[in-house]
Amino acid sequence: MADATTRTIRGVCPHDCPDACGWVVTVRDGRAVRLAGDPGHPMTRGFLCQKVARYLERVYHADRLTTPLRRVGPKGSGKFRDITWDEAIAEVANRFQSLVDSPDGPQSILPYSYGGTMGEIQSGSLDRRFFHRIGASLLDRTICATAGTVGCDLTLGTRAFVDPFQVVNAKLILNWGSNTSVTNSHLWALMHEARKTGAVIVTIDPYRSPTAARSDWWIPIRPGTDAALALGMMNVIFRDGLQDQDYIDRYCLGGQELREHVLNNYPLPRVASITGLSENDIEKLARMYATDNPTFLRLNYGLQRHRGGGMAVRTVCCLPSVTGAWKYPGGGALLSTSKNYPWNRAALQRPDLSPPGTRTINMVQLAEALLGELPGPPVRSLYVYNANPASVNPDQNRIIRGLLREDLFTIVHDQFLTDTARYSDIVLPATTQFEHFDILGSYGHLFVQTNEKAIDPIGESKPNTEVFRLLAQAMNLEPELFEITDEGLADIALSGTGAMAGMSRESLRHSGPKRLQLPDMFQPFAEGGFPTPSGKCEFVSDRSAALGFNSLPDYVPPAEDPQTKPELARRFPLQLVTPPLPAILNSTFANVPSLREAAGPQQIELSRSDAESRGLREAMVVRVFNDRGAFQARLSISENVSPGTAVSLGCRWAVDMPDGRNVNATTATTLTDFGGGATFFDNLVQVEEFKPDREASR
Ligand SMILES: Nc1nc2c(c(=O)[nH]1)N[C@H]1C(S)=C(S)[C@@H](COP(=O)(O)OP(=O)(O)OC[C@H]3O[C@@H](n4cnc5c(=O)[nH]c(N)nc54)[C@H](O)[C@@H]3O)O[C@H]1N2
Ligand SMILES: Nc1nc2c(c(=O)[nH]1)N[C@H]1C(S)=C(S)[C@@H](COP(=O)(O)OP(=O)(O)OC[C@H]3O[C@@H](n4cnc5c(=O)[nH]c(N)nc54)[C@H](O)[C@@H]3O)O[C@H]1N2
Ligand SMILES: [Mo]
Repeated sequence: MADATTRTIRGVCPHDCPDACGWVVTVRDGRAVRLAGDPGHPMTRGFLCQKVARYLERVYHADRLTTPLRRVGPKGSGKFRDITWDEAIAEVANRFQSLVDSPDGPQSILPYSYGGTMGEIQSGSLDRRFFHRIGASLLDRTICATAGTVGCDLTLGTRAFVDPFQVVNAKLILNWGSNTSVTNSHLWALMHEARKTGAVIVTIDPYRSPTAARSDWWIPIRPGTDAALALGMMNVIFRDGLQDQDYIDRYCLGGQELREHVLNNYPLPRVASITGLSENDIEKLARMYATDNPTFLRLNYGLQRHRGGGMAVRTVCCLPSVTGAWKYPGGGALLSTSKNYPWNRAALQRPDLSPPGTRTINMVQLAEALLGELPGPPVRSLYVYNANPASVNPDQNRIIRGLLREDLFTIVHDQFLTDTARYSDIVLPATTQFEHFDILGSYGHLFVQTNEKAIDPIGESKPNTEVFRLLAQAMNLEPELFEITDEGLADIALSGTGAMAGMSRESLRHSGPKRLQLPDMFQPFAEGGFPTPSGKCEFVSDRSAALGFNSLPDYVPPAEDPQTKPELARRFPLQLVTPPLPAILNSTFANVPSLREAAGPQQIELSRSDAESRGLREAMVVRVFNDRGAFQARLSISENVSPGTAVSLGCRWAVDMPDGRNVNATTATTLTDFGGGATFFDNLVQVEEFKPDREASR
């Protein structure tokens, strides 16, 4: 029974995950005492994932930052002293003003943010206005999804999407580079419903992930070769006349060219040798895919994180058009639903305030930006919020070298003293989702939700928006741009038209999650209607050619590929894949004790033959290394990987690792073919027994 001081408040999980769960917080005497998935949310259906079920532990963690801090020790020493907000704001505003007025100008200031919160207001509103207004460098937020975004766009003119609830109608479900049971667990629950009525689940992944292990068939593809597999499947489909010629003729561009291309250039022996799969398996998969409609293809991020990631997604996106899968309820492909949300971001973020000609820095190249290797003025100040680049960015050693620069003024706004915060000059304490208001869409469903504030901020922590209000005031910027409440900003975000028509903050507060105004069981491409330049699904793409690539879908080998870079592979023979740990979300939750315990020690999984040929035994401490860096891990000899592939799950905080380095000490800042994305899983390494003496002398 609820007493007078007990309330329940509806909110939304803010984390970077397609599920965007609705939650209900119980607050007693001002303290959150219980958190549960919203039973009324059609996707959440009352359950939260392993991590977010521990959100209370995170909110009330003893290590929460509660006041602003100023560095007192050397950079990176983690020594700070408390200061007041007035002091912190004055110092940041003064530094920013002097950089704006300096010969290097405002572009020497680099804002750096990513997916700490997915809320429209706390992830991209007054922050963007502020940095646009002062003329700071622009940030291209590429670290996760841009390769696939561009790849999809070239083929389909938009993201690949159908209504996720359609999956219950599927006969064949393909998880392609997707650890769905871990990274999208509410879609996995729906996949299971489909399975109960006979659907077969297949997972294409170099790693026997939890999803692969629970699938009917695991296809252990060699990392970075998905385009070749998709082209091989098309070879079988065209060769055997299994394509949907009517769908191709009506709604696709270049059907004849694609047919000749795959028949001439992707014969099965070639595809088998590129992908490491047997011709029989490729043939069987192709036949299942072409004949078991409706086929639901969950296309996720694993295949994007290689040099050819954009082309891989462009290529895989051709498959549902070749077989006409889009026509069937339950058929098609799903990468992201986010494009369906017509948020009024132009009014919210005011990109028009940014001076014309302002340079853009690709966030994957933060190491290069900090080390002065990019064109334009040097980066003299870095303002980090909603992100933890010292843990999650590629080429950790060079990131840290950049962060150690004495002449760099770094500000980190976060809930905790993260790896990145440890290198900063000023630390600002941030609120969690319980402590501020926000409004959220999703990239895995079609609902809009509001997150009501449930408790007062812990200590002196402040939401992102509030910090930019204070900075704008201290720098005498226009009040009409910055003196607006978070609720007022939400009204602007909701003023988009189309699928968002009629949605208001008040109605959302009363109704809870509200679906975008789109047809029931949405199947956008059932009758073509692709928003490409030709209006068709573009097997042949002039835009791809204009970017300097084949106009047809093609296989672009990994940058670090044993087949095409044999000299590099002689020194570093293993393809290392470092996807997320189930108990951690990127680097968030890595400091929550129960989840740290669930994650266990850092492991690396190798096949028996790769372990034995190196004289390595189970549970031995090993050093994983390449020219960029090294980290330590415990060896697990495993059947989850094929010879030549290694898997080590991330991203723990570097400060918790034996040498202060995590998996990203080995990853590269190489960009993907399309979209300038990150290539975390395109990474050759060697593994040897860890010997402390040698390590110390390095
Ligand atoms: N628990 C948890 N959930 C998360 C996250 C998290 O950190 N933890 N992160 C969130 C975020 S930001 C994102 S972007 C999504 C990511 O969601 P997913 O894309 O599902 O996640 P990953 O585990 O990065 O990659 C999926 C799988 O791709 C495999 N893979 C690697 N290389 C290749 C390849 O070349 N080809 C193929 N076919 N597969 C390959 C990996 O082994 C991995 O099992 O998850 C979100 N959800
Ligand atoms: N090796 C390897 N590296 C990877 C990946 C991988 O699979 N392997 N995955 C990549 C992917 S998919 C992604 S998306 C990136 C993720 O990169 P990031 O978005 O940087 O993710 P996190 O490490 O979770 O850091 C988010 C930070 O935001 C903070 N935060 C949360 N809410 C708020 C808030 O309201 N205000 C402020 N100021 N801060 C807040 C959190 O405490 C946390 O420290 O990492 C990438 N890095
Ligand atoms: Mo991501």
